[in-house]
Amino acid sequence: MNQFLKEVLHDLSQPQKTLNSKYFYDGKGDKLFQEIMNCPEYYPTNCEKEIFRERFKDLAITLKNGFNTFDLVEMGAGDATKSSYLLKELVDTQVDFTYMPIDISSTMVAHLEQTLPEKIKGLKVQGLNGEYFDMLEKANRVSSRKKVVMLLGGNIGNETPENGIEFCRKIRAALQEGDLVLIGFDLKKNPHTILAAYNDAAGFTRDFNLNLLHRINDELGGDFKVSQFQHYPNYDPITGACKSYLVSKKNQKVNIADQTFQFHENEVIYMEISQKYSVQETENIAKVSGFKTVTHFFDHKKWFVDTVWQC
Ligand code: AVI
Repeated sequence: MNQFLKEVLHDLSQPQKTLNSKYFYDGKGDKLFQEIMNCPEYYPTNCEKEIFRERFKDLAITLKNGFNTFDLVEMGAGDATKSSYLLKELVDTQVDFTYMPIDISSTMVAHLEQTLPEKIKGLKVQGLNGEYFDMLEKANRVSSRKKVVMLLGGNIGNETPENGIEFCRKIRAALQEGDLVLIGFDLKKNPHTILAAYNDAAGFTRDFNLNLLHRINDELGGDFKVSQFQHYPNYDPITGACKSYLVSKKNQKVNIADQTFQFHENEVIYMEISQKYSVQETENIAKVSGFKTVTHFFDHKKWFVDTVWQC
C-alpha cells in the first residue's frame, strides 16, 4: 500500500479525523500555494522577501561569520527567489561556498542546478533531491566543510510547537559545534491580520484545503463530495496556533479504497497548523534544541523574523 493511502486511512480512522498538510502540494496544490503567496492578505512571503532584499549584506556578513569556506544548505529551497539575494552577495564578496538546495522535487533541484549558475555567475550549486534529514546527512557525507542550514518561509510553523522543537533538535544532531542555522518564523501579531491571511477573500486558501479531498478522490479512488465540506480557519492569539479545518455540511459517508468513513453533520477534519511565535518563544526553541541565538532579522513591521542560531 502506498504511503499516502496508508496515512489517509490511518488519519481518518482516528477519533479526531485529520489529514496531513504535507499532501497539499500536488501540481494543483503548488499552483494554489503560488496564488496564496500573491494574494493581498497573505503577508509572510512579502515580509521575508523584504528581509532578504533589504538586509542581504548584513545576512551575508552574519552567515560567513569568519568561516573561510562552507556549505550553504537550504531545506525546501523551492525556486530560491529569496535566497538568491544572499547567494549573489556571497559570490560578489568572493566567499568560498557551495549552495546545496534540498528539495523533494527532482524537477526543482535540476532546475536550480541549471538556472542559478546562469543567473549568478560563479555560483557553485550541488542540489540534493530527497527528504530533509536524509539529504542533510548526505551533505555531511559529500563534504566536511562548515555548514550553514537555512529553513525559510515559516515552514517550521507547519509543525506543532512540540514537533518544531523535535525538528530543530534533529538539525542540531546533524551539525557540528560552530555551524549556523537561519530559520524563518512567522510572528504573533494582530489576530485579525493572521486570520485574514488564512481566509483570503478570493478563496485560494479554501481551495488549497479542499484540493486535498480532490487529490484523495483522484489518486486513491475516494468519493468525497467536495462541495459538502466547508473551510474553517481559526486563530488562537494565546497559543499562537492558526489551524484550518474542513467541516462536514451534513451526515455523509465517504469511501476510500475498501474503507467507509462516516462523517456527522458539523464534524471537522483537522487539516493544517500554521503556528505563530513570539521572539521570546523562538529564543526558547533555540535553547532547548541546543543552539545559541546569534541575532534576529526583522521586516519593518516586525511581522516575521529570520533568526540566526549557532551550535
Ligand atoms: C508553507 N507554509 C509556511 C504555509 C503557511 O503559511 O503555513 C502554507 C499555507 N497554508 C495556508 N496558507 C499557506
